[in-house]
Amino acid sequence: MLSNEMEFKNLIKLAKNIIVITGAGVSAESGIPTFRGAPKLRWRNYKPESLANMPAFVKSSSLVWEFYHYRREICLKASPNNAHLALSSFELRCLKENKQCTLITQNVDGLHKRAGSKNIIEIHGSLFETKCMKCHSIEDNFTSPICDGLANRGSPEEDSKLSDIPVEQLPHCDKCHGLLRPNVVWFGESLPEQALEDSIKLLNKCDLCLVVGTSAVVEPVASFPHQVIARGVPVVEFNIEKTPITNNSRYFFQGPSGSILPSLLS
Ligand code: BJW
Ligand code: ZN
Repeated sequence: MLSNEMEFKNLIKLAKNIIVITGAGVSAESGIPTFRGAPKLRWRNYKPESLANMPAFVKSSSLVWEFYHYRREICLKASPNNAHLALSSFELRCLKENKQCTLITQNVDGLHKRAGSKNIIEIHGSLFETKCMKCHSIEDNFTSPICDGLANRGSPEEDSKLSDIPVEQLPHCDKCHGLLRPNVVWFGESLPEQALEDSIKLLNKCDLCLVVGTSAVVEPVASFPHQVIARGVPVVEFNIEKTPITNNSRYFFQGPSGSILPSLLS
């Protein structure tokens, strides 16, 4: 075993309170496109950030729902990969060894939960939850298609016809008939209060932080590893390429997370 690997395993042995921060790279090997790296999410001519915001939804809920419908369908067909599975086994092992291990994921694809992770904070929400624009109630929703109006819609091709689904044919709330939106955190929106509060507590008490498959540029999560490093606590990064946190990390393991995590966390 390489010395970095041995030293990393020793850090795990000594740690009592571990947080794992994940991003889109963890799901890349499940065939889910990432936002900034390869394979990159391509949908018509739009940049994801131009659709993942409230003004875009207000301007055309039809267009934004088509985009999310497309992504929901990809995620429903995908399966957790070896990285998701390694992280859920790791949580179980920590539990047996009386360590606390919490997964803070920016991913909205639900694959960590499907892999069996239990102690998880989905800090950017979930594609499989809806939020009512009127009564604000949040509900699980795995229905495919989410409503008849979106059946056979959401093609990523650039020449797709204009998005013109009448608003009454988009998903609506069972309770108050308000328009539903995907319960994900859009640019310019605050993160869910409880999730953020819990994460900050964990950042302040963890003794080891693993960061997997995130470009570490989207705030506020991008700052989390730096907050941990500022307390003198080791951060260990796993990614196919360097990120803004690599130089300040204790160790950087380079490679696809589905290939490198299973042995490093075993
Ligand atoms: C592999 C791999 C493999 C590939 N194995 N690795 C301070 C300064 C500047 C701007 C801001 C700031 N504070 C707030 C902002 C604005 C904004 C922001 O951060 N903008 C930046 C882009 C500059 N932040 C916000 O608006 C946040 N809200 C907020 O802070 O509220 C208060 C506030 C608002 C406005 C102003 C000031 C304060 C909300 C952010 C919500 C982000 N939402 C999204 C969309 C969710 C819904 C959806 O999916 O549609 O979340 S954006 C998108 O990026 C998504 C992701 O969770 C997030 C992070 O991306 P991630 O996971 O890192 O993926 P990628 O693609 O970037 O990277 C993939 C990585 O994997 C790469 O490193 C690859 O190398 C690697 N990889 N294959 C391992 N096999
Ligand atoms: Zn409602």
